Amino acid sequence: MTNCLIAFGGNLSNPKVTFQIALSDLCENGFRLERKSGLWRSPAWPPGSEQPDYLNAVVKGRFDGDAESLLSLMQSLELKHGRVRSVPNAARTLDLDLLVFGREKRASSGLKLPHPRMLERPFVLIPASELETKWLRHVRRLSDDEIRATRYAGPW
Ligand code: PH2
Ligand code: MG
Ligand code: MG
Repeated sequence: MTNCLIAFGGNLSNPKVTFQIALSDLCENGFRLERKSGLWRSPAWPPGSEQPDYLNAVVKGRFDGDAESLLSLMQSLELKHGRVRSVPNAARTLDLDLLVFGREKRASSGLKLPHPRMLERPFVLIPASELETKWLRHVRRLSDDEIRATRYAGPW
């Protein structure tokens, strides 16, 4: 079993319900949930995107398998929820990003670990900091505007 952190995001359809179903599907397929953040609502990044606001959350748990099998499970759940891959940053029903998988470090393959952009994204750092205090030092580097724009939206 390997410790991992998974980020959830979505801004089409009903992301809260989608997140609930996707999390229970993960748990039926080898993921053991330890903690989940609340839901956070923020404008679509990059600024100026004409899209609905996103809901985001991060979950922490252990996975019984390797990083590739977890990634392919996550991609199958994105497809199940109608995720359509078009242009980068297109609006989406469900985005599941593997942030951390044990101590694995990978730069070259399709799967990059730890997730290369996670330290820049308020909608990842703020929910992650609910689960592990070590993320707070990255939250401190965000601007006041970024922190203000990422609002707690309740449990799920
Ligand atoms: N994900 C994106 C693009 N923009 N914006 C917010 N607020 N939250 C996201 O999860 C997000 C985004 C592509 O993965
Ligand atoms: Mg993403
Ligand atoms: Mg993604």
